[in-house]
Amino acid sequence: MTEAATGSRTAGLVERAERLFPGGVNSPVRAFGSVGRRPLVLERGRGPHVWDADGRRYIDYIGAWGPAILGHAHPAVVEAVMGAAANGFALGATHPFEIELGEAIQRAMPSMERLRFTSSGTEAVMSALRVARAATSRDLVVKFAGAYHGHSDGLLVEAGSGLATLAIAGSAGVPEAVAASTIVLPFNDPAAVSGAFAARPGRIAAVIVEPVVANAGVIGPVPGFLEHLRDVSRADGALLVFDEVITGFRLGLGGAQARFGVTPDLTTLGKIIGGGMPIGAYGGRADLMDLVAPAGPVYQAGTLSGHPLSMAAGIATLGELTPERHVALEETAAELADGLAEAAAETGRTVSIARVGPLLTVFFRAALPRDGADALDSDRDAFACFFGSMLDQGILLPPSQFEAWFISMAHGPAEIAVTIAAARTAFRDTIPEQAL
Ligand code: KE4
Repeated sequence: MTEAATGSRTAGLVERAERLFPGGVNSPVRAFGSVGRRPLVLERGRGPHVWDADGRRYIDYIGAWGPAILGHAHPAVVEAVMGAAANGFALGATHPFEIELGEAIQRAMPSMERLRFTSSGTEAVMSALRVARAATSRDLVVKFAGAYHGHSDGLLVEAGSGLATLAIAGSAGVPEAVAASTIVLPFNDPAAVSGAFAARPGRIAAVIVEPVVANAGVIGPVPGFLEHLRDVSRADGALLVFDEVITGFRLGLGGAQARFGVTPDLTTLGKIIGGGMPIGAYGGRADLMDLVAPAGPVYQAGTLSGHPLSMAAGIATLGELTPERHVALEETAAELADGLAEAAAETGRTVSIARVGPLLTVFFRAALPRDGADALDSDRDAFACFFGSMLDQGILLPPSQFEAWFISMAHGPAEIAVTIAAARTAFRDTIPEQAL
């Protein structure tokens, strides 16, 4: 695997970044450590492509970790943000764009009878759980191993995304008492969920779930699992929280709750609704959300919540999302998944390719994972080799086995064909010499 050329502009920038930021990055998933590479420095994106600091172009499947569903620098989004910027940035009071984006979200997700914007998905999830605890006067929260819901203290227990990538089960600095309020269960295990409630009747405030897990790599819900969560939580007086920060507006306009026909009490959103600008949102039943200050006793706030430029980017992005374009995005993902499967088979490389709608992950394991533990059992070395070969061929994947590939609506047949051809080589590269 070739490193970025030493002495290149990228290398110089990485060295300076490493003197400034922990691990040289402002978010761990950008560090590339788990794939044995130095981090990239990306400074331009357009459509399905990004360019690094040395001008190398990549077909991009990181997609800003989800927001760039239209592709990078979509003209409508750029124009909206520039237009908003000309009128000032945060003005410190409600802005008309907050109302416009809120109404657009509510039209797509009617379960969000009330909502509140934040500046990140982490804040949205943290706040939704505070509402759930206040509404039920209960402390315990159920999450699923391998799921990632942002970096608030109680949710860093057996989390996915960067924690799985770094092979850490949790985070230092989280008080035992806080971690103890989180019950971690295996995804897709209805009996475990029933058992957890039976063992703690009347004590669980909420179940929070990525309805399609994307932060362990993509793991879809087995038939009936989400309905089971809905039934068991409701029977016990607990709330069901769908963390749709990734699935919201990616699995179609109504997200996972529309796709699977299960309505949560609260939903969290992020990423796409901000079109690449800082954003998060939480919302749900009016009786719950009216507990939030100043309407009720649950305090939550944010200087830049509902930032006009984030709102403008979100309005422009959602304005470009149509059912037809979501269908086309899913068809592109299906074509890619099929091509990758063929390429792996041709090279004799054992992989399982998970796909739910436009979200996909190539797992270096024989069978599709059913839960986070299965996903952790993938061959990370083989993934790292595959990642490096794809990168050297100009294809930028999320630098972790435990992430989803984010295809954009700007990825066309040409990009898919190039990706599949590169994968054929990369799969071959992952097979040890002696096995060839
Ligand atoms: P942010 O605080 O990063 O905006 O959102 C947290 C979050 C909440 N819920 C889900 C389902 C999420 O996937 C995320 C964040 N996703 C990761 C990527 N898997 C963000 C990338 C990063 O940490 O830099």
